[in-house]
Amino acid sequence: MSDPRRVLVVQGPNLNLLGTREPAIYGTTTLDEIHAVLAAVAKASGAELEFFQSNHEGALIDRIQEAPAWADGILINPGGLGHTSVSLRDALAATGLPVVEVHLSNIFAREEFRRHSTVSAVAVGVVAGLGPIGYRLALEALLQRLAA
Ligand code: CA2
Repeated sequence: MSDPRRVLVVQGPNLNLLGTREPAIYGTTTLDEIHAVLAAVAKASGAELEFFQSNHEGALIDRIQEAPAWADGILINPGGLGHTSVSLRDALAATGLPVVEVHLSNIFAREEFRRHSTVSAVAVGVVAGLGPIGYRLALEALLQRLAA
């Protein structure tokens, strides 16, 4: 049997607050609930996941730099850093791994400053505006790509 596909799931600043505040924008689902769904999808497909959330740009970059030692791909919601961080983008590009970017909200329908992502240009695809199910769709697409 071939090795399991391994995906690092990276969650950026403030995503630990999901389900506790701003339900009108981000819904009532918690990050743990999102991760439980992803874990079930991974289990059903024989894949392995590791989850990492941080509110610190440097911690996110350190973890992303370590990713190639274990992971075959990266699923990331960069949070607000996706609109500003060149360093996060550079770290993702440097891994050489396929990256799928997810946003719960439709960043293109929100404030002007949210309509650009530094990460998108180094991602193989972007899912935005579909809420928690977007993570599931993004993981399935990434796993399919890794299997191809
Ligand atoms: O839509 C998304 O997934 C975002 O990446 C979420 C970020 C936001 O800065 C991006 O523009 C779009 C925010 C993360 C969650 O922030 C919360 C703040 C308060 C309560 C709950 C979540």
